[in-house]
Amino acid sequence: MSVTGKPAPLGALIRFAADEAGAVTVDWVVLTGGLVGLGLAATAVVSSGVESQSHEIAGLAGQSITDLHRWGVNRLANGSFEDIDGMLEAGWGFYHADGTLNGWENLDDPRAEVTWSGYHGVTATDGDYMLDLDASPGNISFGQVVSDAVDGQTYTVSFDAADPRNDNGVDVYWGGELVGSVNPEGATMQNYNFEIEGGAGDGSNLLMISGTGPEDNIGAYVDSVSVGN
Ligand SMILES: [Ca+2]
Ligand SMILES: [Ca+2]
Ligand SMILES: [Ca+2]
Repeated sequence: MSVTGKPAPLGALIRFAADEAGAVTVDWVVLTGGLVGLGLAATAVVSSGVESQSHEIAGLAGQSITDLHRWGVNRLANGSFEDIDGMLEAGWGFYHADGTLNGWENLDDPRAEVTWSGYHGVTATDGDYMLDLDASPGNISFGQVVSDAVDGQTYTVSFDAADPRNDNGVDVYWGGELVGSVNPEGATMQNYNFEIEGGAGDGSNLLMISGTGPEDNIGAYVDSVSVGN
């Protein structure tokens, strides 16, 4: 990554950091309050070849900076389960032959099943698909490392869940610690969110979502999983 440009205005300090994996990450640390407009974005040119960064920079235009945040960025990949690339189609939805789920780590052995919106009367809250947490072999646990989480910084994990069978639940782990246990009821998706802290628990910054309840091939359905701000 190379950074060129004039000093930022108004005493704003911009820090560029690379994460442990070597992938280029841009963290904006602005020590002065105030409005950041297109002028700020124009003061730094980031040559990284990463398209999302230019989106993030553009997204800063006009936003009020009050803390160490990046706005509107979901730090998870495929949090809405819309990426079905390479999956096999079944009547109820899609699955990978090896049980994986794009963007997520399969932390348990059962296969992931991405279902069509409308399955068992549940409507996905974003796009066409959602995840069944009780796939054919049983309850599943899926996780994703938030690789750019900053130690000590607070983030919000948010997801929508429904349970048409009324006997399933969803457990949320962060850094190996249980941070939330929810019991959705009925076929209407409801939103749940929890605050998590970068580096908490075992420091792995691993978000894990686990289905609970009887293993009967119908679980809680989740959609719109995000870790933001
Ligand atoms: Ca979705
Ligand atoms: Ca339930
Ligand atoms: Ca179940």
